[in-house]
Amino acid sequence: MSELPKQHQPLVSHIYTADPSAHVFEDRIYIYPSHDLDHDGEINDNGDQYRMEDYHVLSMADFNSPVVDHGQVLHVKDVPWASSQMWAPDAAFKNGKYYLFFPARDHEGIFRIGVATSASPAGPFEPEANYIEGSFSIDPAVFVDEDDQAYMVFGGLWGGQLEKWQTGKFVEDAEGPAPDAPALGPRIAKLSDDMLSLTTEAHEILIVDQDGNPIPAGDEDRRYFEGPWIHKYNGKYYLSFSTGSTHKLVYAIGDNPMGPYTYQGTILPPVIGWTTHHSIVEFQEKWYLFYHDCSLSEGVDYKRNVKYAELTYNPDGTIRMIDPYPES
Ligand code: FUB
Repeated sequence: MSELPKQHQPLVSHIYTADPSAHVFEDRIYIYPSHDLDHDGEINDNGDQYRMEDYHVLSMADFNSPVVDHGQVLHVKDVPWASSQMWAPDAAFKNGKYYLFFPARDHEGIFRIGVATSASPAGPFEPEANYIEGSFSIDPAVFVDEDDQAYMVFGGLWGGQLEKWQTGKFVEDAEGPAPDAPALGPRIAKLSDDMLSLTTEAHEILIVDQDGNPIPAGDEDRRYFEGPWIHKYNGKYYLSFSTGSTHKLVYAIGDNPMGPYTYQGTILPPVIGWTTHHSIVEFQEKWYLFYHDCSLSEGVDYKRNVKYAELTYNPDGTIRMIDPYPES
């Protein structure tokens, strides 16, 4: 199935797609999205409506070329450790191989992060038998720095279970911090050279305001919720993420991938639908935001569609806010 992409339009309409992680591999733009499915179960804050079972890979030669759906590249039934809910994935290239990182619930219902490999960016991907030891929660994003060190940043509140890991162990009934306490940050760890394990413990990233104070948990316009992404621009590290309940994509800048990061502002205001999730990629010397909304399903929250828009920087390195619904 092929369709012509256009800025701010759904990239494909033959399937519902969300959580796009975009990369340039072999001179093409590859997009690794979640695959939203119909369901008649409960819709709740736990995300039970997001019952995804598999992944497709999309690609395009450039922004004027058709989008290719490379078909199903991994299904939950082929992942020994996973039981359900294949949420937002990411991909990386190293050692001549492609790696798909993905969260899913294990057989105890706890979200973990797994990895699968392929010789091609288009898959299919062969999963490892077990999840990555030391991984938990959702939304892995893998950043490979210029020195070739790879980092996995991850974590999401509520349905993503991040608040249940505050002690380093899974505590079923744990709740998030008080509104005036520092917000929970995403976790980050270094990946081994073979990309299959973590070589450090998951470290909590600190996000501070312009005065150096931690963003408090009650500051829902700025506090971390889910969907982290790290990219590098002019030697600085940019951590961008969703604020969840206030439905924004925002960003912070730091000097080290492990943090701390200083909050800067909004990249994308709320879109149609509850969730907002993104990636940022450079292609042919321009930068692009890949994101999703629910325009194709006319606002049905759990059925989303992937889109893109050009992203530009101000001379001081800050990002210009993108209007998701421009007039023309
Ligand atoms: O797609 C399922 C979940 O919704 C993702 O993991 C979150 O980032 C949110 O987009």
